Amino acid sequence: MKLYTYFRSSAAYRVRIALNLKGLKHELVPVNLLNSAQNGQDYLAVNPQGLLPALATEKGNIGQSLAILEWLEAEYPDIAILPGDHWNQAQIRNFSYAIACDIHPIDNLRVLKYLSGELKVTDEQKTTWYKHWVEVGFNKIETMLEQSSLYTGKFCCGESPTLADINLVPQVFNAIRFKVDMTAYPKIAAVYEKCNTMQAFIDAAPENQIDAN
Ligand SMILES: N[C@@H](CCC(=O)N[C@@H](CS)C(=O)NCC(=O)O)C(=O)O
Repeated sequence: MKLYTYFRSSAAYRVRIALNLKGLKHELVPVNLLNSAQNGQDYLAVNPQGLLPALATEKGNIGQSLAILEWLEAEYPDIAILPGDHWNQAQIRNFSYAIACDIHPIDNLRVLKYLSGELKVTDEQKTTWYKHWVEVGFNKIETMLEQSSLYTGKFCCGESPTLADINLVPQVFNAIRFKVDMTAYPKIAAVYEKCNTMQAFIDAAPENQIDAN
């Protein structure tokens, strides 16, 4: 398998973690978002949506990180990232979608570029936008962790990393980069720290990628 990735892409980071957790052999193909390579003809032929990541498989290409993660789980279930019964899985998806559907898209590169390009907001206003939506989302997720019977103090849902942690860790990485105060979210911060003691997460981290700079 080939994963089209960029070291700081959080959606690609999710898939890197899952491939590592599942121990699946893969090749990484860097696509430079800062050069807008995601909108070039070469990459559009792989993923017409022009977004990272994409996974090239024997059957063809898949875009959308959540679709890739669900496909990996279905094809390679041995090390499960969506464990348990349907109720358990729904709880894991609840956390995952709160991040991937409700935080990440409004803080994505093309949104931030539109704010500073077309709408001419200042860098300070752009950072305010970014932090605001992360903080709104993290406040809710912290409460969800407090109220969840599955939260173990290690991972979001249970005793091993799941899709929820796979979504959370890249979002926290980016939040720290934008100087969000993580002391306001002790449960999220604890999950982040625990995950980052695991080799699969360490190897997937942006600073450890071949295209990191
Ligand atoms: N919902 C998509 C989001 C993909 C996405 O937004 N990827 C970002 C990198 S994290 C991207 O390619 N951004 C390029 C751009 O905004 O032009 C997924 O989960 O795969």
